[in-house]
Amino acid sequence: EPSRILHPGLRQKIMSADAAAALIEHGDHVGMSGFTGAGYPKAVPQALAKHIEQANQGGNKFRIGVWTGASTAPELDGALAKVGGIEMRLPYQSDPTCRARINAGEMDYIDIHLSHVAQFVWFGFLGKLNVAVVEVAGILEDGRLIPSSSIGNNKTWLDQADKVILEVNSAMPLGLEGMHDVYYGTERPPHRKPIPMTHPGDRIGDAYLHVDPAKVVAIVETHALDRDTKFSAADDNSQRIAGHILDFLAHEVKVGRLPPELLPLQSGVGNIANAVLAGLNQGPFENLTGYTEVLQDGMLEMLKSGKMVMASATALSLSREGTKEFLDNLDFYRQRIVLRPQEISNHPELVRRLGVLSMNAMIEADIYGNVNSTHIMGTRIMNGIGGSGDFARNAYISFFVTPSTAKDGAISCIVPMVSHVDHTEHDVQILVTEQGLADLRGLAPRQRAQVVIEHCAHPDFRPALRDYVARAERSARGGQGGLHTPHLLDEALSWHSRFEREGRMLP
Ligand code: 0RQ
Repeated sequence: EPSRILHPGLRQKIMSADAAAALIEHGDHVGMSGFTGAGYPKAVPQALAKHIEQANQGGNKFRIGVWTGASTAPELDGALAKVGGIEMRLPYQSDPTCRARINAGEMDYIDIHLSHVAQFVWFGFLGKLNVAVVEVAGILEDGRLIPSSSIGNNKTWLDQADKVILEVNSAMPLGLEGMHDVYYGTERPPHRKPIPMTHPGDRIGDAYLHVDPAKVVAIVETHALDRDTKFSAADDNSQRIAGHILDFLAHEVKVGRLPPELLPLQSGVGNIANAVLAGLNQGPFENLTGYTEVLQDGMLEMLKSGKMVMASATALSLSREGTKEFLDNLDFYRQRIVLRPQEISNHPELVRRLGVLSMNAMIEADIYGNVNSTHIMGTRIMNGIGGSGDFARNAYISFFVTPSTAKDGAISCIVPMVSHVDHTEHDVQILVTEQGLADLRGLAPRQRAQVVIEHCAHPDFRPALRDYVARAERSARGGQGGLHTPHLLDEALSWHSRFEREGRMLP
């Protein structure tokens, strides 16, 4: 095919991934493209990992800070973590090697709300961004960039970095052109203006990313599809959870708290999220919209069936089959999908204005409605908070979902006190497990505890949870006070510590 690098000056800067990687130095902060396995650079990070390995063998320290949109792929996070090349990583990641290094204390990790990352960089909170490594689908004659399958923080990386390395990926369809909407109106306070969006489909920006050609130090040509985000067929638990949510939504429409076409849907990562979307695809609601950060197979199917009329996101995160469907019908999807920078897809102002229905998976919730999305047994990071906080706090209704137990029933995902808090009781309206749905709106803490235990906890754990609450209340009545949110402080985390000692939460 003809070259995708039409700008004559930039064509002069084409070089190998190896030569481009050599422009990155020890101690650099590097902003890389990539969001949930979409649009990450395919070649430079691996070449960089080789340089780091060589430096290590020669006894020279070579570590960088890696800033991304969200999770990437083995070719980026995996390759750099394997050689010990990451000093500090932010934000969301889901790579097993990264996770192991972080939990072993060999790599620092800062878990920031996804909507905060770009502005933290403009504010100077994270220090100087030295290099941007950004994948694009093509470069126009005037230097404008056709974005790839995600936008993430790319606008900010291109604006803020001293040096820019572009990977031009010819496996990305040129039909992506026109699908993106890059908003260039964000200013630093006190100069901020309202973001002019009132519908998830509004286009308020530019279809292209901009970069100062003088900052571009290298262009690397690649040809590789994104990582395959595998989905398994919805299991029983996921289907039950989806069923509870559908019943709840139908009820809210019936009593007039939601319009018949609902409100824009945000759906988190994973199989439960896809099961809920599959349920909605079979369900009674029409003319749905999406205002989400990752567009997964479930939403693509809803667009295809016509149940959903349009969806806004910052990234596509599709399986091989989903990718094929998308590529085969690009013209159809370009009219129905808008990809935006993540500070817009996740913006609190917009999530609140549009009235998003936010649905995210969690690790555990406690009887009062606090949610842990990120830490196994309070200390080991799983992935990160991602966008769940951006959406949950500002949603019209925020849902958190999980199977009621984990590890073959040894763990209750409903506990007396969460071992780490990502979403406080103030930001959580609905908890759902396969057992049922707890609607916490308008309930005081002790009422919440009852509903959470009776609707969401697994029957095997209900007696112990009821007993905990009863004894906590008795102890509070004993003259100390503490009846607002009763706890037995010596016992509140004993389920977790027993699991660590004995491999089970209950005796
Ligand atoms: O462990 O892999 O060792 O078996 O945790 O659990 O059930 O596979 O759950 O893949 O849906 O992920 C919250 C992590 C859920 C994800 C989380 C163990 C369990 C298993 C994973 P194994 P599942 P999922 C927008 C929204 C935060 C970011 C977010 C996530 C592993 O959804 O990262 O919401 N969310 N972003 O066995 C101990 C418990 C457990 C437990 C499960 N209570 N205690 N271990 N596990 N429950 C998207 C973005 O932001 C990009």
